[in-house]
Amino acid sequence: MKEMGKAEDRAVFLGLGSNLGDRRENLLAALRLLDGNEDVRVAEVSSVYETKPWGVTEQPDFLNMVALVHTSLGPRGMLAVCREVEEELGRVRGKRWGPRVIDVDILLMDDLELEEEDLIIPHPRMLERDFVMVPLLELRPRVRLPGRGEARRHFSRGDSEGARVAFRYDKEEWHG
Ligand code: PH2
Ligand code: MG
Ligand code: MG
Repeated sequence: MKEMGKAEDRAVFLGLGSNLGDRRENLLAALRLLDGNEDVRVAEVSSVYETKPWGVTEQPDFLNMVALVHTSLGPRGMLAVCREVEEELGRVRGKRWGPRVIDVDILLMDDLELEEEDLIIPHPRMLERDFVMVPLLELRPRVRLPGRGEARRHFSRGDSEGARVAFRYDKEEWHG
């Protein structure tokens, strides 16, 4: 059994989204794969929200949620796990902001700030997106951004895109 809740584990907020296929099953499968990874434990999940597509608007509506996970991995290792989950669920990399079976993005990782070509933490566009901020603030209303105080102070909810609660998973559904 994997060791749980070690002091050196990092707390990571992940943003999950799906707008192709069985969206509800896709998110659930991603949670199961994450929790099933020996270096990752899903601790809490937000409600699942139905959201209007942002960026490229001519595509199906999304289901979005945020998960809080604990991990012994560093940022590169966590990114690799996110990509594995996406690949396992059959994601084909298409156009930027286009439709996808599953998207798993690192939003925050403790108070880490990182800027690499393919990985920027905190997620650079999270504050503009209802589909990220609404579920994130549901889970942790007072969550902080590294060096910038409470995230909610930087988020003025735009109502153009909308994010409304669709349903919640029970822990038994994703925790094996
Ligand atoms: N993801 C995108 C682009 N647009 N819109 C919504 N509502 N939800 C998403 O997860 C999303 C998006 C690229 O990752
Ligand atoms: Mg992504
Ligand atoms: Mg994304």
